Amino acid sequence: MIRTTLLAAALLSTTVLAQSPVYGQCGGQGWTGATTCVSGSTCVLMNPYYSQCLPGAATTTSSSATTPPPTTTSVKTTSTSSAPTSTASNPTSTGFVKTSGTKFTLNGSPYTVVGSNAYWLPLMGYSTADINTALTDIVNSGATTVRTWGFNEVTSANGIYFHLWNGATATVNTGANGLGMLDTVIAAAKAHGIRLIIALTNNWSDYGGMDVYTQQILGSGQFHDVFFTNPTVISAFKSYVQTVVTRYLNESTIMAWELSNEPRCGGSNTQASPTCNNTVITNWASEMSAFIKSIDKNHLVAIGDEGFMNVPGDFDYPYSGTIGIDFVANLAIPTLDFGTFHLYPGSWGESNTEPWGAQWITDHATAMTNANKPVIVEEFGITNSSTRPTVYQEWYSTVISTGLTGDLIWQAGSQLTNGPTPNDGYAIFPTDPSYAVLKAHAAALKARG
Ligand SMILES: *[C@@H]1O[C@H](CO)[C@@H](O)[C@H](O)[C@H]1NC(C)=O
Ligand SMILES: *[C@@H]1O[C@H](CO)[C@@H](O)[C@H](O)[C@H]1NC(C)=O
Ligand SMILES: *[C@@H]1O[C@H](CO)[C@@H](O)[C@H](O)[C@H]1NC(C)=O
Ligand SMILES: CC(=O)N[C@H]1CO[C@H](CO)[C@@H](O)[C@@H]1O
Repeated sequence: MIRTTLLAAALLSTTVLAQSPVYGQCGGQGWTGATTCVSGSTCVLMNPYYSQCLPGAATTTSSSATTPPPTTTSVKTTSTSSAPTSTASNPTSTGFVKTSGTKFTLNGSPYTVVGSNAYWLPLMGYSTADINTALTDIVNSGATTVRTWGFNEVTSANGIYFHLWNGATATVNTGANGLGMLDTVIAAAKAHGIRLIIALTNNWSDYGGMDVYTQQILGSGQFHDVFFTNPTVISAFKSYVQTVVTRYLNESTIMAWELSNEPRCGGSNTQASPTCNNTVITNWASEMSAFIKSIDKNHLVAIGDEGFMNVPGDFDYPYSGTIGIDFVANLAIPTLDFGTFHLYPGSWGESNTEPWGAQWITDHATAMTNANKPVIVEEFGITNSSTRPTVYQEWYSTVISTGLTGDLIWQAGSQLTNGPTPNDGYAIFPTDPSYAVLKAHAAALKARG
C-alpha cells in the first residue's frame, strides 16, 4: 500500500506536460495531463472521457479540462511526441462490422468471420512487401478476418516494441518501430479487404503481457491475477488501451478489440492467488469492456479468452471451472459483443481429439444460441500435419452444422524474403495439405451465412 502511494505521488509530479502532441489526449474525465495542443492541432471533445488533439482547426473544443482529478492513483502512460506517420484513420472507409443476433453484419449484409491468426504481422519488423505477401496467402485461403497482437510490452528499448516500461513509468512507442508497425499492418489489411481483431495484452509472457505490468508497477513476486484486481495496474492498462483505441477510433479495418489473449488466473511463470476464481476475470472483463465502449462506439469488443466452461461436477479440465473463465457468465456481459473460444485438445490433455473438439464446438454453439450473440472459435489447432486435414474437416463440419458464427485457425504461415513466418507446429503454409481444406471451408461458411 505504502509503496503504491509513493509511486503514484512520484509519478504525478512527472506528468506536467506543456502541450499534447497531434493525436495525443488533451482532456477528459480523470485526465491530469496537458489540456492544450501543439500548434497546427486543436483539442476536440470526443466524449466525456476523452478529448484529443486533431490536426487543423475544429469547432468543438474540450470543456473537460476543469473536470476534477479522479481519486484513483493512475499510472500515467504518455505518448512520445512524434505524430503518426501513416493514415491511422480513414474517414472514407466502408462501415464497421456489427452484430445482429448470433451473426456479424457489414453495411447491413452478413459478414462471415473466417480466417487465421497472424500475431507476428506487426511484431517481426517485416517490410511492407512481406506483410503484403503474408496477407495475400491469407486472402487466397478465403479468409475475411485476421487476429493479431496490438501489444508488445518491454523493459528495454530494442527492435520493435509498443510499450516501454521503466519501473512504474510506461511510454507508448508511436514511432515507426512501435505503433507505426500496427499502422502499416492496418493499411495493408485494408488494401487486401481484410478485417482485424486486435488483442491488447497477453496472459502469457510472449511479447510481455500482464506480468510486465504487475512486476514493473508492484515489484516481482506478484500473483498473476493481481493484474485483474490491483487498481493501479488496472489504471495503467486502461491508459495503454485508451492510447491504442483512440488512435484507431474511426478505422473500420479493425473489426474488434480483445481485452487480452487467453486471460486466466495463472500465467506463464506466475501463479494464481489462492482466492482467484471466475468472478475475478468476469468483473475485470465487465469493467474493461465498459471502459472501451465509453471511448469507442465504433468497434466490437470481446475478451479473447479460451472459452473455458464452469460446469458443476464436471472434472474434465476445460469444463471444470478451475482456470478462471466462465464462458457462459462472461457472454452475458452487456458490453461484450461476442464470445470467443479456443480449441487445443493436445495441450489440454484430451486424447480423443476429433470427437472431443466437435463436442467443445457444439457446447459453445449452444451457449451462443442461448445468449443470442455471435461466438467464434478464434484459435484452434493440432500439430500433426498428416491427420490435420481430416480433423479440421470434421471440426469445420461441426461449425457449419451447429450454426457457430465463425472460426480462425491458429495460425497462418507464409514464406517471406528472409524465411518462413514463425511456426510453433501449427502454422499452415500454402503448401500444407490443410490449406485446401481451409479454402473449401471458407467458401462453405460464406455460403451458409
Ligand atoms: C471520428 O469520426 C467522428 C465522427 O465522424 C469525428 O467527429 C471525429 O473527429 C473522428 N475522430 C478521428 C480521430 O478521426
Ligand atoms: C470469488 O472471489 C472473490 C474475490 O476473492 C470472492 O469475493 C468471492 O466470494 C469468490 N466467489 C466464490 C464463488 O468463491
Ligand atoms: C500423426 O498421426 C498419425 C496417424 O495417427 C500417426 O501415425 C503419426 O505417428 C502422428 N505423427 C506424430 C508426429 O505424432
Ligand atoms: C499457452 C499458449 O497458448 N501460449 C501461446 C501464447 O501466445 C504465443 C504467441 O504470442 C504463442 O506462441 C503461445 O503458443
